[in-house]
Amino acid sequence: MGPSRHARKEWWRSAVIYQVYVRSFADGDGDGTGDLAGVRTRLPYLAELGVDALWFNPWYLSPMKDGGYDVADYRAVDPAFGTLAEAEKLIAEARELGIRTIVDIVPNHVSDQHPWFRAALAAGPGSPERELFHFRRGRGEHGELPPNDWPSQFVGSTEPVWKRLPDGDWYLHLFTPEQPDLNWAHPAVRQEHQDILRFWFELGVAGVRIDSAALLAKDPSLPDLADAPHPHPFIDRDELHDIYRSWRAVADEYDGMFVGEVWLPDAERFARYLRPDELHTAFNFSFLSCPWDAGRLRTAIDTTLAEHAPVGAPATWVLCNHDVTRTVTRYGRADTGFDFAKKAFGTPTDLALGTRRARAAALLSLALPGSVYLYQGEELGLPEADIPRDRVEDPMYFRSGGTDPGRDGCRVPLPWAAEAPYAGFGGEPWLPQPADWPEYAADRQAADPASMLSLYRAAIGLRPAFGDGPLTWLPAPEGVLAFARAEGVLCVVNLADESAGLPPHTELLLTSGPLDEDGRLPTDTAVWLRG
Ligand code: TEU
Repeated sequence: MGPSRHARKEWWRSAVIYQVYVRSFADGDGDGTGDLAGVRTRLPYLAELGVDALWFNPWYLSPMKDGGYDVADYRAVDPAFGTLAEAEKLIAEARELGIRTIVDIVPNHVSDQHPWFRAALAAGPGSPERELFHFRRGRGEHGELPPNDWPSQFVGSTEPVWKRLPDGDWYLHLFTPEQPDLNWAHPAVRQEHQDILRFWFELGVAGVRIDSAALLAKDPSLPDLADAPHPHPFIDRDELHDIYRSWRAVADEYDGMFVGEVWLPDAERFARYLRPDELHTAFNFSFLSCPWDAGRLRTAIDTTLAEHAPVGAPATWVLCNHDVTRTVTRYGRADTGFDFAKKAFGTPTDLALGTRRARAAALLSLALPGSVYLYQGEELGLPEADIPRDRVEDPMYFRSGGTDPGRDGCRVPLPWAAEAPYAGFGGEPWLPQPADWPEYAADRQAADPASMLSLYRAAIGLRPAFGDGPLTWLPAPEGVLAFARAEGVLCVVNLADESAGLPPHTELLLTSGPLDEDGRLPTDTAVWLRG
């Protein structure tokens, strides 16, 4: 199948997808928590930005022990965010503006308040209700030791992944104890998720993000990782592919798409999830984690394209999300890569430098073949906020014994209006906004042609000029990335220490910053040219 056949309905192959962390996007009812009413009022802003789709972090009924990734009812909207009827309206209103909706399904675990888990607790050891989860007796003389040695999937967490109940059973939770893992070997678990997918596709969503997609399947004997590391007892197991084939059959009935959250270092293993009868796309975490270095970025791009080509899946380009350090902050640090294990309080950064690089990175990622994910506030150039320790909410901080700063710093409620209380977010935000937040407000940036917002608007508007053809690297000095796309449109990014001359061109389409007086491209600047 060539691109022309894909072009009409396979919108996700080249889409710009905007991630909405509802809790922090816009607060419609003034209670300090973002909500669907807030999103609905900002749809014109998103349309003007030019995005093709919205990915919403989980908006389901949840005790919010992990920002909504602890779901108590997959078919209900949390009252803090609104109602199901409102979600349906939002999906339809967005669609009228040409914007599709992607919901976030969390299949690896449920909330401990989910009816299944409550029933399992009530039913006691050995009950069929407990078979939907991973309940085991403990080790040691009195069962006082956890059943195995598995590490938490909150990197940096020092806490166990097993919790013991008064009746002596332990249950597995790869994340917090309020997120018990489901047993994916159980047919009822599989059936339930097929039904959940149908439920949301019926409601009009165009796609589904799959949370922690490589973690669902477990070795049924739950062996110690130390004894049985290969194949890994709970990461990237072969059984997953059957699960996703069955999901794909459901999605195909609705023309729906999947984007998997698949964190795997091995490119070949990663690509297996993208075979034609499995997931359509997956997040590109190697690009997200890559330092600001020409050679490393070029390798990440080449590896990405090479791994996707044989399975015919489009690449995705991601610079940040709700779990990682904001781009402008990361790029202004001495270590410009992202690594969960290296997160620490007080890492110094040069925001002016980071912002210059983030502007160049925006033009780089929007010029590459595939789809692009944009995390709310990235288009405003928001930095990672310092959250006072007594205001931290993220369980990652607590489960690391207070050493990991957690993920709240990238989840601070957005600034919309420079002059309004709380920078126009709504009521007093659930996380404190930094004092300089009004400077980043969307209304101020909309009026400034040199702002990050204006750059994103212009770039998203011009992006179709690149077409959907392949990428060809052009000769360039060391530290400079230069490539052409089939339509003869070029992207040049200068990561070298000195300015660089531009390749021959007929038109300068967009720059991430001014050229120098000799018309050369300064350090940490990108340009789009017509060849
Ligand atoms: O994140 C999953 C996640 O961060 C892990 O898969 C981790 O990256 C991996 O183990 C590293 O090797 C998702 C959500 O994005 C996050 O917000 C949730 O807290 C988490 O799942 C639990 O649902």
